[in-house]
Amino acid sequence: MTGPRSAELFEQARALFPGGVNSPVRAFRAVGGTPPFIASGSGSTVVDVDGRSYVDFVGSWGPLILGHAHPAVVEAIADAARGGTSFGAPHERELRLADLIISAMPSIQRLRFVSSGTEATMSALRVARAFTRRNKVLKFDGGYHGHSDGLLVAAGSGLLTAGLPASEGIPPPWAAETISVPYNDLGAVEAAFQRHRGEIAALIVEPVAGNMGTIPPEPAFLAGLQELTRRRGALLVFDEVITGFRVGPGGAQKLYGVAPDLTCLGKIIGGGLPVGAYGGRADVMALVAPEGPVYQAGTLSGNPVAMAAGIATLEELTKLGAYDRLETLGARLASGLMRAAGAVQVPLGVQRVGSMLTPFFCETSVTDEASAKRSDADRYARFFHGLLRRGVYPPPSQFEAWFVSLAHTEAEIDAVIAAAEEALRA
Ligand code: HOZ
Repeated sequence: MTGPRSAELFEQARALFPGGVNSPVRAFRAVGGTPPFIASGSGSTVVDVDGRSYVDFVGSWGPLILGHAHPAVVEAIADAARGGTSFGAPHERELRLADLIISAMPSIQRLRFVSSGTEATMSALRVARAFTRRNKVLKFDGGYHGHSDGLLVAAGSGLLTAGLPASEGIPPPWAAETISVPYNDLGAVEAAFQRHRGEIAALIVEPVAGNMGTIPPEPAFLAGLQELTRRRGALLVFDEVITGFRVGPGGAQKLYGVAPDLTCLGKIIGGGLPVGAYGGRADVMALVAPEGPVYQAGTLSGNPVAMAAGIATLEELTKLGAYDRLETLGARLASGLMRAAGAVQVPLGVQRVGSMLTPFFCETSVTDEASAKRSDADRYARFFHGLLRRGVYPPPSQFEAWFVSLAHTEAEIDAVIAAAEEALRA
C-alpha cells in the first residue's frame, strides 16, 4: 500500500494524465497497486511524499549510474544554468560531450545530439534508409527502440508489460516496413534477409536486450549480425540507449568486440537530463542535414544544461575502477538474490551484464521474448510489493532491467538480499 499522500496525488494525476502517468510503466499496471510519488533522490535512495525511503534500482531507468543528485552533476547543471539554459545555437559543451563519446566508442566517427533515445533511433533509421535506398527495417521481438511509429512492432518494455501486441494509431503500411524475428536467432535473421532480398535498410538491435528484462547476446550472435548485414548490404544499428556507458566505458560494442555502422545513445550520456545521440560511420552521417539531404532538427538538441550533466557523468565514470566497482556490486546483488531464492526454494534465475540485471521467475535461462514470457510475472509482482514494503524499489515489471549505481554500497545490497529472502518467503 502506498502512503496516503501518494494515493491522494495519484488520484489527482489520474484526472490530468492518461493512466495518471507520463510514461506507462510508472503506473504499476504490471504489478498492481499505485505508485509512490517521489519527493527526492540522493545517492542510492529515493524518498516518497509520505516520508518512506527506498533503495532504488530503477535509477530513472538507467541514466543515474552515479546515483541520484551526484554532487559533480548537480554542480555542473547549476553552473551551466547560470550561464543560460538554452541557446538554439552552437556552444562549446557540445564538443566536449561529443569528444568523450567518440573517444570511448571509436565506431562513432560523427554524431548528432537529440533529446531522447526515441529521437535517436528514429533518426538513425531515417539515415540508414537514405544511405541504402531501401525501406525495410529488421528488429527483434521484445526489442524496444522508443515509441516512433515504425518501431512499435513486436516491441518490449511497456508494450510487453501491458501485453499489447503493438500500438493503435500506426498505419498498417508503416508497420509493414518493419520485420521482427526472435532475439538470439541468427537463422531467423538470415531467413528474413533471404525473404526480403535487397529490401532491408538496417537491422536494429539492443546488443544486450534490456526491455524484455536483461537478456545477454549468445556467443557469436552480434558478430553474426555484423557478418549478415555486411553481406546483405544493410546497416547494423546498435541501440545502446541502455547499454552505452552502462555495461562498460565503450558500451556493449566494446564489451563484445563488434563495431556497428550506427549507434544510438541516450540515458547515461545525459546524466539524468534529456539527451540522446546517434552517430557512426562518417560516410553515413554525412547524409544528415545541413550537410546532406536527410532532415532532422531540434530546438533543445545539444542543450547546454543537459550537455553539462552528461559531461560530468562521463567524466566521473572515467575515474579509476568505476566499472570494476559496478561489476562487483552487480555480481553481489545477482548472486545474493539467487542465494535468497535457493534458500526458500523458489525457481529464480538472475541474468546480468555488469550493473544491469533481471531476476526472472523461471527454471530455465531466458534467451528471447518467448522464453521471457514463460517467467512467472505474477510471482514477480508479489516479490516487487514485498520489496517495496521493505524499502526497496525495483522496476515495477518483470520485463525491465534493474540498475545498480556507484552510489549503492555492499551493506545496502546485503540488506536488500535479506529483504528479498523475507519477501520470497512471505
Ligand atoms: N521505457 C522505459 C523502460 N524501458 C520507461 C521509461 C519511464 O517510464 O521513465
